[in-house]
Amino acid sequence: MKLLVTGGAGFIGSNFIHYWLSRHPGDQIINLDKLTYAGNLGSLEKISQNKNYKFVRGDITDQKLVNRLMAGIDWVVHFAAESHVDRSLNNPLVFLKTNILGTYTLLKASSNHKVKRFHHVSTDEVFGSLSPRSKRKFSERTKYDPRSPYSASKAASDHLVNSFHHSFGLPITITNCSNNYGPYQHPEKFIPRMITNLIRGEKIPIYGDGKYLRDWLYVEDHCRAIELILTRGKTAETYCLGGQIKQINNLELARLIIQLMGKDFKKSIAFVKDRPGHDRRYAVDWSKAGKELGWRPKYSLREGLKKTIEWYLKNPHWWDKLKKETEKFYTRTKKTCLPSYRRACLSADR
Ligand code: NAD
Ligand code: TDX
Repeated sequence: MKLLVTGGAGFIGSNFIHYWLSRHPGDQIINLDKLTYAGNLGSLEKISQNKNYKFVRGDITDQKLVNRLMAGIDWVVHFAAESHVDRSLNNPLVFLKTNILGTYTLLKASSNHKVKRFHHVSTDEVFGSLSPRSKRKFSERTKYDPRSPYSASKAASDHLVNSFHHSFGLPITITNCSNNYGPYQHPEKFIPRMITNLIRGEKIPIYGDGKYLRDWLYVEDHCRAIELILTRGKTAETYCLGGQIKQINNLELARLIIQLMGKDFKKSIAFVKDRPGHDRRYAVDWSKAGKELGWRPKYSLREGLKKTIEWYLKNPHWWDKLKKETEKFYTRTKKTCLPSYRRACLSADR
């Protein structure tokens, strides 16, 4: 099989390429990535010399390039996106360009070249926010209700993908997955931000009251689900993917990480300004993927976190520079615990 992977220098894409080549060494992968601030070839160093792997630096909105690369491709696995909610609040336009126009460009070329499968990697955030008091979960039947420019752009891309199936017969599949964590995740995201702050002896910034609920999935479990969908999934289907059954809020998650890293809870957190329009709760019912594909998450949250903490401890050269740039962004947007923002950064004792 010949795969075109987009966004393969990002967090999930790079984990997917490692996973795929270790399990399907005879397959060929072309990785198309623009190398934005979120793309990092350091994540792919171990396979850069593999003869079945080729990197192409380019933009998914570049019609000519995308059309040229699509020749002879069997499967497209589309990860490339602007992916950070906080950044979408500051600069939404680039989210619309990459996530909507980029997806459209790939769909058009896939359709022209009659690819056998277009797999679109999407998010549970397209479904909006759940009440913390309800037992409801997002499923394939949930109505779309995106709340941030990021999730709105992903929702638009999901609709476009479906429209290319209905209008032009393109064989597509979509996954709407919950929050991922694991190696090679940019330190702007919550779990790596917590781990790298603790390694540097800094506090963890908790947005708002910290009672926001997320559904965490170890990235390798996500990669395995995509593999099952490509090899056994039915075309034109959507699969919701999520992690653990037990709910955990951001403060409880911080407490667990602080404990696993042997630090003191009260000295290690600080409450900072909240994210505007912050979705309160995500939770995913992944029973369809369970029934149809035999998929379930392999890693418990504790196991996945231990592996992730170990990886960040061992690889400071991978994240150190990214961390400095990221904290500049958070300082500009006042989502930091620096002394100059003490007023926004209340004590953990409150
Ligand atoms: P990421 O931000 O780590 O990586 C995105 C990659 O896309 C980067 O390598 C970047 O250089 C590349 N890219 C951005 N714009 C591009 C463009 N115009 N052309 C080509 N390449 C471009 O993202 P991630 O966390 O790995 O997420 C991957 C996908 O999974 C995204 O579509 C995201 O919406 C989805 N998703 C992420 C999560 C999560 O928790 N991280 C959960 C569910 C779904
Ligand atoms: O410093 C922080 N402090 C904090 O309290 C950061 C960075 C985040 N948070 C909170 C906000 C959220 O409630 O932690 C939670 C997780 O935040 P993010 O890591 O930014 O993830 P989220 O906004 O939930 O979105 C993620 O999951 C779904 C990914 O970034 C998306 O790409 C994916 O679609």
